[in-house]
Amino acid sequence: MRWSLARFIYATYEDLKSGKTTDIYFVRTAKILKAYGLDKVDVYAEFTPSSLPKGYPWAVLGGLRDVVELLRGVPVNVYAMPEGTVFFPKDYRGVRTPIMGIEGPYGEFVVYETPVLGFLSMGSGIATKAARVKKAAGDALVLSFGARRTHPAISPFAGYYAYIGGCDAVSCIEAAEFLGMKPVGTMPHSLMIIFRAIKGDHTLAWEAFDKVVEKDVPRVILIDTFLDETEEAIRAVEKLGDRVWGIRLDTPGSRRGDFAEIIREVKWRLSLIGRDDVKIVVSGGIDEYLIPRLKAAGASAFGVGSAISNARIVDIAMDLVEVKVNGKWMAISKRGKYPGRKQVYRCEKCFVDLVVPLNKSEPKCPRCGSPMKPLLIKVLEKGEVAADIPPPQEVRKYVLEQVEKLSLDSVPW
Ligand code: PCP
Repeated sequence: MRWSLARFIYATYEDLKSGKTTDIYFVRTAKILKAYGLDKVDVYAEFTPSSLPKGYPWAVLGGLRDVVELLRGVPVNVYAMPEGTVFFPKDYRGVRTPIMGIEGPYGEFVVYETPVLGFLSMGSGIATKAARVKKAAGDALVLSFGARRTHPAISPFAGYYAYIGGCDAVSCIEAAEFLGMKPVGTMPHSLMIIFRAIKGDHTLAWEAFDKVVEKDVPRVILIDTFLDETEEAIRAVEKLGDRVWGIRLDTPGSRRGDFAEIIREVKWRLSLIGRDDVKIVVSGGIDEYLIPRLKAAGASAFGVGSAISNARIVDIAMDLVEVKVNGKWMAISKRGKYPGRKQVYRCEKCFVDLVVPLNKSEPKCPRCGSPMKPLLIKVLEKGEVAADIPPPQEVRKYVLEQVEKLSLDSVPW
């Protein structure tokens, strides 16, 4: 029993690679298979979404980057939709959609089912929520401020998939490093509180920010610490003039009332003094349902924390659907699942998906008759990377191109 305070409670790279984060029954299964000489039996395991969070008609595949890293070196083949691919729980005919498959000796990967599902369900949950929030925001900026709303050891992962899903930038330093980007942020209430307490004037904090922080950092002034937002907004532009790129409203719930109305009023007063250029950044409890009203009121950037970092996972399950017996693959699965390995075809015009047994020929789109594109590609061959995961900027672009064709509330068929 490891009892020491000299370590945070989280799993290291080595812990994951050695299968230490798995469920004990997989370790026992590996032991039983080995005892009966069945650990080398080749299987094909399929990953399908059991359900999406309430109200989600589609999801964005996330977590694949780390799945590939986890299984790299394990003698298996992995087939998957590319990272960032939009998927539906079921296809046009109601057949459950496989998003990934692992082929190989079951004993070699049995203990990895748990971490693989963890990466995919959380990565997809965060990326999907980010995509929904960005879809609601359109051309308005969405900034991932969610590092404080999740376990710090995975805040880089949360920020990474918040960006992949559609956020324009992230505040978490290590997430930005993984993305090869600069972290973004404004200023915390604590800064104004210190200046007010010590120097008697919280607006001196704004000047201090402007004096000390690198010149290429946009000056976004937090305007809800002590006085009414409209008053603080005017003081901010009076104090820093055209150095003010934007103002942030993080109005406490007790004062929020009609947040859109507050934004509209601040915008109006700034306009009266010829500062229509000042961007309105809002944060605190923001999600895809709140954004349309706040954007219409004049907000042009959204700081989003818990809604994305704490997003509901996409419930994904792994099931064996084929076992090799005497050199021949046998289609077999538990009740409720579809035996035999499959390919998913997509009509890129209609965004219609069809799930087809692998040995069947390529279908035509049931709606427009066009040829359809197979989505599952080989990403690992005998543990060697077989298809590179593109850089996050490309994956994000791929996500936004797909989501542009979709609605937040219904499947495209
Ligand atoms: C929070 C902080 C986060 C925002 C709100 C995330 O403000 O700025 O970025 O909120 P959400 O999780 O509801 O989306 P404060 O807690 O006021 O913190 P600070 O003073 O540091 O800005």
